[in-house]
Amino acid sequence: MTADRVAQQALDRALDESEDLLLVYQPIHEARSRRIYAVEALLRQRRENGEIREAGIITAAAEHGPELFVLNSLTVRTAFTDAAEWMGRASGVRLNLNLSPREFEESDIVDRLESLIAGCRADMTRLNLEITETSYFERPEETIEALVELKRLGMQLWLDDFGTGHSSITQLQQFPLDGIKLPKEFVSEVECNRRCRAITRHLLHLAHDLGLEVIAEGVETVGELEFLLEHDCDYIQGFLFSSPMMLADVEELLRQSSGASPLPARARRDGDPDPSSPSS
Ligand code: G
Ligand code: MN
Repeated sequence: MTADRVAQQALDRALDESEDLLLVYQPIHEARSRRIYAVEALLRQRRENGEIREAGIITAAAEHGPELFVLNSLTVRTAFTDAAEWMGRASGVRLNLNLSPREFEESDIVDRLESLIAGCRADMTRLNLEITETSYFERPEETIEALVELKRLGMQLWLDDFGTGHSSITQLQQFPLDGIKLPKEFVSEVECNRRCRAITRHLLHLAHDLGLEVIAEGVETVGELEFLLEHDCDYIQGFLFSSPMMLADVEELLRQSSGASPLPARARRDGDPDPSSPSS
């Protein structure tokens, strides 16, 4: 059986029995204060043996077909329903959701998102939409109109994994963005690779010059953190501060910290549950 076929079967199964799919949540911290700034919803797959792993095979299979819309609706609805409770308590903490450029191929993206969200009790103005780079924007002009509309509704717009996929500087110029996410591919190399250091430093400066904020992804070491702080990175996401966790655990963390992170600056604590650990 080909890899495509395996992936398609996994996707069909996941959508048939959506208990195969679950969301985990990874905090994003303010770089200096370490306060929790936001929580990103990440899709995971529960295997037959109970193991939880990244859902990359499923999202890749969905990326080019109509299932993408079903999958995204499921994710948005679940994340918003989950967030309604903690948003009420943890004042100001935002929810980051991933959205594929393909969503913008359909003209009703704004209506769809608005009605999905209206069905939940969570606050739309505390939503950060992370637009991923897995495919092109087929209809750039309509996309910009939709993005402007989403911003008018109070959402923030971020480009995810900037610089690794189909992103272009033109998007920084044309899209009504609030920020970019620096991919872990650059961040994880800043201590040992001169090119990654240069790229990271210049992307931070470029984003700030454009009035955009920056979230660095995949921060695992104090050395990486120090480099990012030196260049005024705004937010940090990575195992150094917090791993992806189950909803109950993120709720507990938000309850304990009321926004002020009690986490020490060191790698994952022994015994910390990491429901999304290594995926193969
Ligand atoms: O969609 P996005 O590129 O924002 O997803 C981030 C992914 O990176 C998630 O799947 C998350 O589990 C993973 N991740 C988050 N923090 C770290 C980290 O510190 N190291 C590594 N290797 N992966 C991370
Ligand atoms: Mn993301």
